[in-house]
Amino acid sequence: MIPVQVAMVFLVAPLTVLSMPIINVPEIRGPCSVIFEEMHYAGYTVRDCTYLDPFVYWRIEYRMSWEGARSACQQIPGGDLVSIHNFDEKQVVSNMAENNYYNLNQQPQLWPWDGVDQGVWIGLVDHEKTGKGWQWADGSEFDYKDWLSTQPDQGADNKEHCAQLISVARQATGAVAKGWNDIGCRWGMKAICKAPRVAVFP
Ligand SMILES: [Ca+2]
Repeated sequence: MIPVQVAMVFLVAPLTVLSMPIINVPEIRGPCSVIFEEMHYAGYTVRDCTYLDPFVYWRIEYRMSWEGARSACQQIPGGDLVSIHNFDEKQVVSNMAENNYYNLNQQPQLWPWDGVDQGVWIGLVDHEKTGKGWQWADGSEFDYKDWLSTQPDQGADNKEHCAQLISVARQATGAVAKGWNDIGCRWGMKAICKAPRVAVFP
């Protein structure tokens, strides 16, 4: 004889399942799931992944040199450090940047690096030595600029040949600006990558 309580479980459980509301099944397999998986296998943590057709964007939570970051982005088919070509794309990338502010009036204390997130790599690189100037690593046209005021400044020693996206808060006004700054390519920073959506998930 089956105890009453066990019998109840058998009787009640199927009824419970049947009475559950119908829910929309989320996208189980798509470009972002491919990116999370592939980057995980390559040893990188990805946070934030989003689409702005026809591209997919993701942020790597690991501080690397510009070259190292580019190699990491290239783990994904068609992937490279992000290029930015219009205001919509700038907004998407800025929202993913996860910057802490550094204060222009306190730069000697906070700059150089003190371990906090100061920005993320983007795919802009200065080929001044070859006479080509600023170019996107992915080969797309350099047709949009979002430099912070006074940037690019090449640094005091003319060694700032890679670009980061940062947020700057001005102590005097409290105003926050997001934009690009040229900086030495060997700083360690997180990165935002970009790939054609169809290349990642045909
Ligand atoms: Ca600079």
